[in-house]
Amino acid sequence: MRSRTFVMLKPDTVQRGLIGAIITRFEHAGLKIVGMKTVRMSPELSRKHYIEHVAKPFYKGLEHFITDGPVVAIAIEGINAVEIVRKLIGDTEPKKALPGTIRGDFSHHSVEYSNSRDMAVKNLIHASGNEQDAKRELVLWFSPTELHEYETVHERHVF
Ligand code: FUP
Repeated sequence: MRSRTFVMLKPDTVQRGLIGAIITRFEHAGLKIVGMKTVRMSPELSRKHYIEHVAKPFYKGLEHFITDGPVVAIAIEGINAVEIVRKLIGDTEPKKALPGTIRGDFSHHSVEYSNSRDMAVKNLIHASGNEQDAKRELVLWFSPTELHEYETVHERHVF
């Protein structure tokens, strides 16, 4: 039940100065940040990360967007972390993301708008879609020495 997931704050989050506001959401939920770094993604890393989308029509715009500036890579631990983090970030399309979710509160882009301009959906954040993706993405983004073990106050009151 206790698991780790991968989160990436995309270039729009970094450029809009929303890193702190978004990380705070995870901290307030009692989730534990066990790894974090800034990375300027190369096209090669983008292709590895988005391996399932490389052949799709929107991939070119997605790679352009994701390599446009630094991103923040984060490893997050918690009870059912993959599911909980996906719930906190909301729907992939900001237009559909509910208020109270990260994408719903901080963005409003639509797929229709972005596709008509050959650009990616500016949805601020990526989080692993399932346990298998989480394992693959954590290995792709972090070396074992970049992931840390420590005790938070939540571990005293929740676990
Ligand atoms: P998610 O699992 O929420 O990251 O979403 P997907 O795996 O479905 O899509 C990967 C990324 O491609 C998302 F950030 C949204 C983006 N995307 C587009 O930019 N245009 C599209 O038409 C579809 C997806």
